[in-house]
Amino acid sequence: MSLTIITVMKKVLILGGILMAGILGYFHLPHTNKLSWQPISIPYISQPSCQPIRQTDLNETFSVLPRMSYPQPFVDKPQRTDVLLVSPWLAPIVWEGTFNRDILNAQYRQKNFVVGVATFAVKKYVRFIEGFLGSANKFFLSGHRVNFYLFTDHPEKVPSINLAPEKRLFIIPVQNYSRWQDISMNRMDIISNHIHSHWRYEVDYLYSMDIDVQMFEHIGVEIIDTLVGTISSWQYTKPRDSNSYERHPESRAAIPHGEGDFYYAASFYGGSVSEVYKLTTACFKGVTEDRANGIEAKWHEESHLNKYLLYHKPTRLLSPEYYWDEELIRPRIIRVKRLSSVRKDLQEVRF
Ligand code: UD2
Repeated sequence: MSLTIITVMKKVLILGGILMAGILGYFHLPHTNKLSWQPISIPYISQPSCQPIRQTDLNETFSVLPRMSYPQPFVDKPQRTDVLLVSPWLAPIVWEGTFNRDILNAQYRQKNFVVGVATFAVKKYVRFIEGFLGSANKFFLSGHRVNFYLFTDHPEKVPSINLAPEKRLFIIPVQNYSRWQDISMNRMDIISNHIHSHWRYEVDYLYSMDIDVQMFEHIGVEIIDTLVGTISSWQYTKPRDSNSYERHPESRAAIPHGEGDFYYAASFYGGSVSEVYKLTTACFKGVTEDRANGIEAKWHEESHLNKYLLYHKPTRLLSPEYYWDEELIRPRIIRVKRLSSVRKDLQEVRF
């Protein structure tokens, strides 16, 4: 009998314990659950944290495109089927036949942008100024505002060229270096410094271009975007592991094996002023760190540019039409040669 009472009491105690745990749990769990359903209180932000809107952006809201007549686009009729039109990160690749220049010009005119072009003619490279500026005056962003910033150690040798009214030339003296590689690499530093001191107040977009080139066809607003790289004419069909990336891990320009998108030419890159500032500052930091370790990347600043554009994907890619090397035989997919290198005797011109 007493054994039965003890057993019953034990059961009551156990059941009571379970009941108590349940009641405590009930009050505890909803409390924690409730927290996760509470609306998150956001501190009141009195100052806007974003960039102020430019006046031109505001004006744009009220502007409309003029009526235009052009062939209708169809989603099942791609403009080109022989080339890649978009990168895996959805950046357009610009090829002849893929855009309508009239539409682009009409859109761009509403923004009234100024584009800067930084180019260097140091030592014997002054001989390329006339061909560069003469052809750029005709073919580069024709009808749009462009500031050419020409860095040279021989300002007195700059030929006088009649530029279109919307184009301006600024001649900026620069020191020379005994090694041509240093002239080429230091461009990144000089561009970065000038963006900081001047260009961020003067231009909306900035492009860096080699001087030993000539333009043969229009290079228009199809090149304008936030971060723009040009696919090298030497390496546009090569598998990534045979591209000329810097592969030695000691260099800051190193790209590990198995990585790489396209091989980009340092002869022509650009974008918004802020993006080009970030690019040139980062690349020159890499050059400086390599120098401190006694290293020079395989293709100088071009190697650093390739590393940068691998990990900061360009928003637009220019096909090899935008830098075609004269030494190459032009295949059918390169329908136009917009810009091309000028043949030069390397031994003679660099020393
Ligand atoms: C490639 C790149 C170039 C640069 C170089 C570095 C392409 C098409 N071009 O061209 O951008 O990365 O490799 O190895 O990929 N310069 C002078 N005076 C000199 C030497 C150079 O002003 O004595 C300037 C000039 O603006 C020239 C640029 O530096 O256009 C690049 O030099 P390059 O054209 O001789 O280099 P290159 O042809 O090897």
